Amino acid sequence: MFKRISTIGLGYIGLPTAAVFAKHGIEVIGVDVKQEAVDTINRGEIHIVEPGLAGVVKNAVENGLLRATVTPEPADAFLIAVPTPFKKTGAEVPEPDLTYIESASRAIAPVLKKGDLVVLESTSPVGATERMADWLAEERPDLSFPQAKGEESDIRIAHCPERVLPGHVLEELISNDRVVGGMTSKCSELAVALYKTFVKGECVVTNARTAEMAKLTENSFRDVNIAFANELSIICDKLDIDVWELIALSNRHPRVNILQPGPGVGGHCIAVDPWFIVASAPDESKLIRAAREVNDQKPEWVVNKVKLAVADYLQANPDKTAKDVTVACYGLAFKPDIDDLRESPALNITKSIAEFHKGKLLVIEPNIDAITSTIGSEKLKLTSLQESFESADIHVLLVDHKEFKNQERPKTKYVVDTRGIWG
Ligand code: SAJ
Repeated sequence: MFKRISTIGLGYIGLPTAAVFAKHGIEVIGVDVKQEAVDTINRGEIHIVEPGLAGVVKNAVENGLLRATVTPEPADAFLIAVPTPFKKTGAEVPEPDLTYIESASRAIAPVLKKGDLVVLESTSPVGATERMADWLAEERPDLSFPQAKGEESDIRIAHCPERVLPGHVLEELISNDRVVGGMTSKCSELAVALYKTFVKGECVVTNARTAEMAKLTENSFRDVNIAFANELSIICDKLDIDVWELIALSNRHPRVNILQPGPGVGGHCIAVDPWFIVASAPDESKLIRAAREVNDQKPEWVVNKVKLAVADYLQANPDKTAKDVTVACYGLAFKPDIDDLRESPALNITKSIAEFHKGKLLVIEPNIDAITSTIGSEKLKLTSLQESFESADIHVLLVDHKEFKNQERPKTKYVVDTRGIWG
């Protein structure tokens, strides 16, 4: 049924998806607007970091089953996995930006033929799949689409949101259940048949709008629960209670399962997707919005804790000035044991400390070799764990990487531990 498929967008989702289809014997044409990414993939290499992906892509390219290009080519099914960021308008409630979906739709439209399936995988606000169908129909008045022709349409359209966890993508692509939201039943049926090529989880059918909302709901659920933990951490700090002990105790209740506080919520999903719900129902999304605000404010709270620690240190060491104080920041990634710095609260906190602190700043990030991030003209320089333990006066733990978990708490009271691993 599917001799050749095409994935549009060769990023964190599109490339692993393309590689896994190819691994299962289907010819895949990967399309991306970035020529550099296309060239890298055609050499059998990868431009993103994901465990196990390099080998699968290399094999797929060598076997002639995966090829990348900047220009779409005909295929039996198209999977669109392009970014859906915010519009950069500075609005109080950020609005989703669908321009990447629109250009991907308009780019594949010329090569569509009767019987093809188009699946939107990008995390999208409710209604995006219908808009995609409209853009396709606008470009191809000679073909019929489900919004006009229902089950009789030439082209089948569905939304099937990706739900894989960065760092576990290859495994979760296969084992996770998939929500398949077709614009009609036949659209869903065809999309299920496509995913069944490799998905071992269940493919659960619904409509496109519910599928869109399901994905946003999953990430908002997590955001709200992390916000609860983050708010508790601030309350406990005020009341002089160890929040991690408190959560461990409360979680012994059979129906309580509180998540872990941290320096804020990072990454490109959980900190973004809840806003898509808020933007589409601003008056009704009170809790979801408050959770976003609580999580977004947490980094600033951490920076203030560091300022207080420096002030305490100087009070106890009156012969010193701020210039003599060395601060060490442990971790820059947005979560443990990865190298991804996108929307990382740890990175932003470190940058803020670099801005206010007059003394030395040491940065320890075991998952990267060099930081390209700049503050003014100065580069953040990486230091070894050993050096920071020997020379820092204030220790700021931002990410619970395994290297830090295996380390005993620095022997000083000047520790700001946002992850509760140094007890
Ligand atoms: N975090 C906490 N405390 C916790 C759990 C997480 O502070 O108890 C923080 C992390 O440190 C990180 C952020 O939340 O900064 C997000 O991390 P995450 O591991 O919760 O999630 P992501 O962003 O890596 O991936 C999520 C996943 N969604 C859910 O678990 C509901 C993944 O399945 C989605 O596919 C992905 O978003 C996505 O692409 O949308």
